[in-house]
Amino acid sequence: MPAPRQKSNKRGVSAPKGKLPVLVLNGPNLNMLGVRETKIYGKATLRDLDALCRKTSADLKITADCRQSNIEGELVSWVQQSRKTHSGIIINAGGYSHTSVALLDALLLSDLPVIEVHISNIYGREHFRHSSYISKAARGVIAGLGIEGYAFALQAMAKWISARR
Ligand code: CA2
Repeated sequence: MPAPRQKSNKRGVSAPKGKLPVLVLNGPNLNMLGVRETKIYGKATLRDLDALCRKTSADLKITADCRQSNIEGELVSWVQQSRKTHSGIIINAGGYSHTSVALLDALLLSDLPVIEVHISNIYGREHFRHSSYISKAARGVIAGLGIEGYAFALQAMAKWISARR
């Protein structure tokens, strides 16, 4: 059986990769959740979503590091930095899902397990939402289950992480 991947901190002490937090990334306009378009995205706010991710993670004995940005470059930088500091990535890239080769490249380079989440069912909406550039980097994609989709993504991630501990 291959040895689990290890990460060294500044003092050179190795920690199992599986103990590192899961990066939960939300892209552009998701800070507007619960404020407008509630028929499509529901009434929960980004705060509610972060709270759900933190509670679900605590129940699963993992940690969620929740971040949101409207800036593509910031999302790319966070993904780049996560390679050594996080155990996996759950990402709703919002509109960038349908446009961003840069985010796809960063996710592929991260070499971490990735789950893509969409709150709405992108396949039941406008044609331009049917394809996502970043899906190629994802082990799994969840769409249309509302914010609950993030909880399911964390469940799957926790299983993969514990298998590597
Ligand atoms: O369904 C999803 O989660 C999306 O990733 C959300 C993106 C959209 O561009 C994707 O096609 C599907 C947009 C998020 C916008 O969120 C808003 C929330 C409230 C009010 C306005 C926008």
